[in-house]
Amino acid sequence: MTIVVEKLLDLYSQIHLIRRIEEKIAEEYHQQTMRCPVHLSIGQEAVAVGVSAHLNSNDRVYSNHRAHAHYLALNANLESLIAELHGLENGCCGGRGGSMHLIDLEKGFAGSTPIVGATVPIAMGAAFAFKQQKRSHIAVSYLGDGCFEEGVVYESLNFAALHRLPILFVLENNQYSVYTRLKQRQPEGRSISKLAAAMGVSVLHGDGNCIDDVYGLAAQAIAQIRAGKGPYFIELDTYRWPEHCGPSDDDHLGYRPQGELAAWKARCPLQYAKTLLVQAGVALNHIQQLEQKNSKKIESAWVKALNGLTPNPKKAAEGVYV
Ligand SMILES: Cc1ncc(C[n+]2csc(CCOP(=O)(O)OP(=O)(O)O)c2C)c(N)n1
Repeated sequence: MTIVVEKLLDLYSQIHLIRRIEEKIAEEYHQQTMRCPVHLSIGQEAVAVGVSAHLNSNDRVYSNHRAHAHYLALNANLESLIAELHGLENGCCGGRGGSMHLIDLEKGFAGSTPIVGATVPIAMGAAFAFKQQKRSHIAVSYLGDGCFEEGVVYESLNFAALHRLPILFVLENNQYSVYTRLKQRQPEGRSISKLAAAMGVSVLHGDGNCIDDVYGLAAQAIAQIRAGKGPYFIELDTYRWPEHCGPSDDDHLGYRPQGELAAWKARCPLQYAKTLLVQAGVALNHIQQLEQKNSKKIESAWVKALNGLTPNPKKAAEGVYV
């Protein structure tokens, strides 16, 4: 899909911001000021950016343990994310949740939790509520290929199809669940898209590293959902560059075939988006200015976030409802 230059600049800027913030997290992680585990999305950024471009703050987005990109692509609060990673009171969960428990309701990010598949039925419930209340909003459920070993995901797809719910399932197929490849977990030749189609939802499949592909498929699916055509499922092929959990490279562990990581790095979503900009006639110094603006934004948010207070232990039971 051809994207107008202004939009493309905006999408590039978001991919760049997410890449740089995650690189900054990786750089700072060894200082041990972030005591929560971090699951970085470096290499997968175009998925969240291309999908979020078609959402508004009344929609509800649900995510998993690898949530930073999903949160940031909604323009959710950067400072609150950084503070949350540091366990500070000004974090989006008051410092209680860390990287895997993010929320920004103002921006439509209804939350992430790390239990694989756990937010899928919750997203489906939000879509059910939207339908009952005759609202025009949609729910978005981000899931990894690992979710397809969880029964609740099949139940959610079935229910969404049965009731023609306004929900978009976004499968980020990065081929791995921790250290195990998809083909070691599921029978050879199986296609997750075909499984989803068999459950009765409309399916699209594309390249998650190409922002124009993601943007175009998400536009198509979301327009259909908003028009009352029922649930959609987009499978997007992509690849995680860092280790499953943590800031480092883990290619030495040997669970990835030799050369696979390098081949995917050569298909970098950030570089791809930059090439689209250059082909559209955008000058390199214009792109550079935009990148500098993002770097300043990150530096200033980092400083402000770290000025936050450590949570007061007396408030530890606040928000506990049982
Ligand atoms: C129900 C459950 N089982 C196991 C785990 C441990 N676990 C955490 S992340 C993960 C891998 C999930 O893979 P995928 O859904 O493909 O997402 P990715 O990490 O590749 O982004 C696993 C097995 C968990 N959190 N929840």
